[in-house]
Parts: sequence; C-alpha cells; structure tokens
Amino acid sequence: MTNHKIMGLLLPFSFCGMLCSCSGSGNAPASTSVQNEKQEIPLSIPAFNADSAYQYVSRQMAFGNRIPNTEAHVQTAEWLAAELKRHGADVIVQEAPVVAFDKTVLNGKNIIGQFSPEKEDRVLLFAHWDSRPFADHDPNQANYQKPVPGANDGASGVGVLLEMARLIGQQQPEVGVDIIFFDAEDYGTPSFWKGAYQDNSWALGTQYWAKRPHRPGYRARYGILLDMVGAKDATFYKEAYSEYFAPSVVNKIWKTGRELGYENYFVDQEGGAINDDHYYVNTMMRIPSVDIIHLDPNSDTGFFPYWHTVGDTMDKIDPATLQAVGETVMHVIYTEKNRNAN
Ligand code: AHN
Ligand code: ZN
Repeated sequence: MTNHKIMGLLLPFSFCGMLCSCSGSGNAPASTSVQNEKQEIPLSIPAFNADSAYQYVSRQMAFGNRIPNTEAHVQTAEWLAAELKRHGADVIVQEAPVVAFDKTVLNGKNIIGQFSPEKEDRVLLFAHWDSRPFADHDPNQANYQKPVPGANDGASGVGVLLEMARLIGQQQPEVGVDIIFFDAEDYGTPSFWKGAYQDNSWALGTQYWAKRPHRPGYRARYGILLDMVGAKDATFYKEAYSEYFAPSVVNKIWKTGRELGYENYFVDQEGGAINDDHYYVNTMMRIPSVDIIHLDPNSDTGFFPYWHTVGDTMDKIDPATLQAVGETVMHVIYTEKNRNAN
C-alpha cells in the first residue's frame, strides 16, 4: 500500500491523538428573535431557507464539472461573482495561477464577496468551489480518472454560503462579512500518482490568497470553512486543526448547533486533522479558522461515504443538513457583537 493511500485512509481520525491529547427541518420561521446579552434589544436573525440553498447547489451542478482550465469552470466563476454582486457584496475575482502536483498550471479564480467592507470587525466565511478531476477513491478503479461530480464536495458549502449572502444582503449583521469561494482546493495529488505525494498540493487557491490577500493586511476575527455540508445525516466532528487553532470558535459553533437542536449533526467529539483550506488560513494568515467537515469514522476513507467517488451526486444532498449548517452559522455571525462602532 502506498503512503498517500495510508494517509487517505487514516488521516481523518488517526491524527487526533497527536493534536487533541493536549488539549431540522426545511421549514424555519421567517426570522428568529434572540435576546441579546443585556436582554435589551431583541436580535433578529434572518431565516435560512434550505430549499433556496438546495437550489444553489443544484445550479452549480448544472454547469457541469467545475474543474480548473475548463469552460464550465469559467462559466461557474462568472455566475458565482454575479450572484454575490446581486446580493449586494463588493466583489473581487482574484486570478490565481497555481501549479498542480503534475506541474499543470491551473487558471484559478478566488471569488471574494465583501459585505460592509468599511467595517473593521469582520468574519470570514469560505468554501472551495472547484470540483475534483479524479474520483480516486471510487470503489471501482475504472472510475479513478473520471471527475467527481462534487454535489457535496464543493457545491454544498458554496450553496449554503450563497443562501447566506442572499440573507446578509437583506439584513446585515453587526460585523462585516467576507465570503470567499476558493479555487483549486481539490486538485491534490491523486492516490494513483506515481510521483511523490505532495502535502501542499491541496488548497492551492487558498495558499495563493494567503500570500496575496485581496486587501493588504486583511484581518478577520475568525474564519469558518464549510466542506461537505450537504449529505443526509452528516456528522461534523470537531476537526483537530480547528480545535488547535480556534478552540473558542469551535465551542461557539457546536454549542449553537446543540442549542438549535442539531446535536446529531454537530457531534461533541474530536475528529482527525484535515489538510483543508482552513489549515492555510490558520497558519499563513493567522486567522483562527474552523472547518465544518463531514467526517465518518465508519467509512473507508474517514470522510463522507461518497468522498472522491463518482457517486457524489445531487441525490446525496439533503436539505435538512443544509438547514442545520446554515441556520447554525447564521446564528453564530448574527450574535457576534461589533467591538467598535463603525
Ligand atoms: C486531504 O485529503 C489531504 N484533504 C482533503 C481535503 C478535501 C478534499 N476536502 C474536500 N476535498
Ligand atoms: Zn474533495
């Protein structure tokens, strides 16, 4: 068995010891009122609409595979930027030429939507929008060279964030929000690659951005990454890098999820350490960031059961999961207080 295969099989849960030892439904009301800490002004939190989020997932899928250097990829990028603009964000499309594991130059595009860019206190929400060219964990080896449709791996996180952008456009939280759709996350060294496995071959768009942020000196209070947040009965274990770099943000998200009745999704247990977009936001940008990612100790890979297979299709997406994640993250950012009056 090759080394990268071992990584793929064991990584999600096996790194836990190393890092951790030290340490609903679619029918939501139109908005929720929560009393603030001093019980003065009721806080209104726009209602996340799972059907709308589901449509946003499905519309990405309709473009075809979002693989860098393809026409479908260019078309999807244009649409994503236009949607963020339509919801009132200031949008920057950052061209991000990056070099893949096999030396292919990928014409990456990071799509950045800024809400209330003048506010100093900000939260960063992110997801990768590209889809993987190789289904290298498919049970059938004949599918290894086929693309991953990426309904869950890619489109689900973006779908939830587009729905959040729609709501933020209607009613801003106190903090400024940046939504970034990072490119070229999923072009990492495939299991069948004969050359060396390259750890840094994942999250290429994020690494590019972290070297050249869209605003020099860009800061955010914290970041939240959504990765594979759409499958039925998804389980979000507390990912180990998130716990290491951003323990208080992990606690806030998981506590909020529990309070909203989503404790079956937000499992109060450690998961393994995943080399994902948030790793570089943590280590290169020093913005404490959390990965909400579907980990499954019972699956062969440790991830969502259809991870990097040709079976990662729309029928695996359940609006109830999009609702649990979207509603939870909405509550987290709308209860975030502005420290300075902007
Ligand atoms: C690794 O397998 C090293 N990272 C997985 C990150 C990922 C890929 N998330 C979605 N697709
Ligand atoms: Zn992937």
